[in-house]
Amino acid sequence: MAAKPDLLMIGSVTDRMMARLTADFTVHALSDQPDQAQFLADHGAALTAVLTNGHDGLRPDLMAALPNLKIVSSYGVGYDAIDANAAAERGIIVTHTPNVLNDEVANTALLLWFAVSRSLVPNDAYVRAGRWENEGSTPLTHSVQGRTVGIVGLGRIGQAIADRLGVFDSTVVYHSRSDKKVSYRYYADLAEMAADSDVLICITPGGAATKHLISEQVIDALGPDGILVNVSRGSVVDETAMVKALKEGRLGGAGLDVFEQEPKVPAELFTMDNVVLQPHVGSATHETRQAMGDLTCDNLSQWLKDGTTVTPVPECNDL
Ligand code: NAP
Ligand code: 8YV
Repeated sequence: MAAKPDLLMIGSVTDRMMARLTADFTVHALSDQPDQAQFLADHGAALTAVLTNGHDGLRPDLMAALPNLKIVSSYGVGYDAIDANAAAERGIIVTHTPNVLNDEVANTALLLWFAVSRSLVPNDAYVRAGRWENEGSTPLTHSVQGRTVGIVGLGRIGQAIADRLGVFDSTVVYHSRSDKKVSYRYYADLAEMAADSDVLICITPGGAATKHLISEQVIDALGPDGILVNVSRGSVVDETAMVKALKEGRLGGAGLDVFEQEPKVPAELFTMDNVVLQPHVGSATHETRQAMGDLTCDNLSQWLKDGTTVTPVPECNDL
């Protein structure tokens, strides 16, 4: 029987994924290597496949140390931590997991907005501290019904967010690089859209092209009654400007799943009642992670069978 191909695993995977990976590949976990440089010198040439995720991606120095790499299968849809153009130039196929997480991430975005708008977390703390009994009711909050919701990035997940908003009588508006010719109003100018929105939900890819898209100017346009929700990448929001605006009352609130220096979060946010913080868990349910894991492994299995993949990233479509 022919030897199994060697796969480099970056980050951790579920037991279900591991069972599939070990059936097809000899798996080398990067985290198990006490001396990574030595490991790469000894095994780099044998490794033809990499499994990684949206957080860890594939460092350029690692990609360079794998001269016979053919496929990078990433467990997640966002691939800003992988240089897909550099991979395509070398004929390496990069795959990701689009669509299977749209509903989960859209639900997370709405959860964050609702939690901020209705003071869910401070109210929960108030009840737990026994304050309701002693001090009476908490202050009134703001309704999520009938708001103008600005979606920054009307792609797969952005559309799933928009699909949910009818129930809340929202006026949906959006910004992206191109007009999608849909029924929602398109704003080429993001600051103009922010000024017209009650809530701004950010769901673009990360990377250089979107770095600090949510600038101080956009935050100021959203204003003291506005809520910013970020479920995209931390890099998309100018975090320093956002923290300053929240401190100074120039931004009404924020629901944040992602941060610029994950897992580090600016400590100033910890004491703010108008902010809800999550540790990058937009897609992190058993059900959705199973679907993502299956697709991550399907890409590898299909590549082993016939050299094609199920969901290559657009940069690798022609490979
Ligand atoms: P997608 O279908 O590719 O949609 C991305 C949208 O962003 C498109 O509407 C695109 O429209 C727009 N966009 C791209 N670059 C832009 C720019 N420079 N300025 C303005 N708009 C821009 O991607 P998706 O599947 O919806 O996923 C979106 C992102 O969500 C992922 O890349 C990932 O970073 C993030 N995500 C986060 C989590 C989480 O756990 N928090 C989970 C899943 C995904 P145009 O091309 O017309 O501009
Ligand atoms: C995951 C994500 O947390 O898909 C993405 O882009 O950010 C999340 O679904 C990440 O990819 C780790 O698997």
